[in-house]
Amino acid sequence: MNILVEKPDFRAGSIGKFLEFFSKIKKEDSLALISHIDLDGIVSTKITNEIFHTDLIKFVDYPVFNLNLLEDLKLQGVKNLVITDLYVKDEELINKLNEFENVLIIDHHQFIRDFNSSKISFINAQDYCAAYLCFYLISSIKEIEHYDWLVACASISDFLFIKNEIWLKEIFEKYGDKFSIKEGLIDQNGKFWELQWYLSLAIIYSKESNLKDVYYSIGKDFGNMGDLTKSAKVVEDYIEESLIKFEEEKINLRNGFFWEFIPEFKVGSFISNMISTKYTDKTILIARPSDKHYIFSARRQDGKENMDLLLKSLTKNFKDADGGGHIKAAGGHVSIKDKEEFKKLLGIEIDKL
Ligand SMILES: [Mn+2]
Repeated sequence: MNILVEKPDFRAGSIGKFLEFFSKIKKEDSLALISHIDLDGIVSTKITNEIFHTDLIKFVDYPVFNLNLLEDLKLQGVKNLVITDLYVKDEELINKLNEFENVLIIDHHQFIRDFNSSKISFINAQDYCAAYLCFYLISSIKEIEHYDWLVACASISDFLFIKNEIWLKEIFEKYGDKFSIKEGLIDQNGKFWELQWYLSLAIIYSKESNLKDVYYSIGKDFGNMGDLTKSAKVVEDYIEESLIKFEEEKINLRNGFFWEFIPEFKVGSFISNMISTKYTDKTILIARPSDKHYIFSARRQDGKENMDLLLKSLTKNFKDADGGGHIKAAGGHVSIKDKEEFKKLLGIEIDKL
C-alpha cells in the first residue's frame, strides 16, 4: 500500500525545476552532495543519493559551508552539486555556485531571495524538514518507500511535524507506533522518538570525518542503525551530566538564560532543544568556543521572540560572522576573537528583550 506523500507548498522552485536538473546530469560528470551535520542532513543525503549514487559526500556546518569548500570541489573537477538542508547566506556564495555546471539546492530555511538561474535549481518550502522535501521530489522518479521511517525521524528531530502530520500519522501506524502531540511536542515514549534520539546521538558522537560511517551504518529496513547504538549511549550519559551542569551554571537574563560551556561532544544545539523544551517561555542561548569561531544556538519554543531575527541582528556588525534560521530555533557564529565583544552585545540585546 502506498502512503500518499503530500505536496509541500514551495516558496521557490518547483518539482519541474528538480526534474530539469535531473535531466541535465550526465553519469560521467562528477557530482558532490553537500549537507548539514544533523539527522535531517544525513537523511536528506541518503534519499537524494538514491538517484545520484555518489561517494563524494560532505557533511558540514555553516562555518565550513563557504567559498573555500566550493573552490576545493571545483579544483577536484566537480561539475555538479546537490546541496540539502543548508541555506545559502549571501550573494558571494550564490555567485560561486553559478560557476558550477548544475546545482540543485533543496532546503527549508528562510532565504534571502529566489536565486534560481539557468545553472541553479533552488527549491525551498518551509515548515517541513529538508528530508521530507527530498522524499517528495525523489519519489517522483524512484520508489524510495523503504526510507519513509528515516524521513519521519528527521521530521521529529527537526521539530517539523505539523505540516506533514497526516503523512506522519500513517508512517507511525505502518511501523506500529502511535503519533501523538502534546503541547506542541511529540510524545517521547514511542519507537520513533527513540530511533531519532539514538540516531541523532550517534551523529553527535562522530567527528566530522567519521560522519560517513554513520551515513553508511543506516540501513534500509526499519530501525536498522548497525551498531550505532553503542556510541549513542555514551553521548546519552554525557547529556544527562551536562543538563545538571546547565542548572548550576546558567546566567539569568530578563527573558531567558545564557550558558557557555565547552562540550566534549557537539551537543550544544541538541542540549538547547532539550532545555527549551523544559523552559518553553524562555529564550535559551547556548554558546561554545571552537578553534576559529564562537558558535551559538538560540531557542524559544513559544515563538514570542524571533530567533532568526535575534541572531541576524546580533551578528550583523561582525566580520566573519553569520546567524539565522527559524523563528523558534536558530544558530550562528562570530569569529573567536570577537567572543567578548559578542557577549557584551548579547548582554545589551538581552536587556532590551
Ligand atoms: Mn533541517
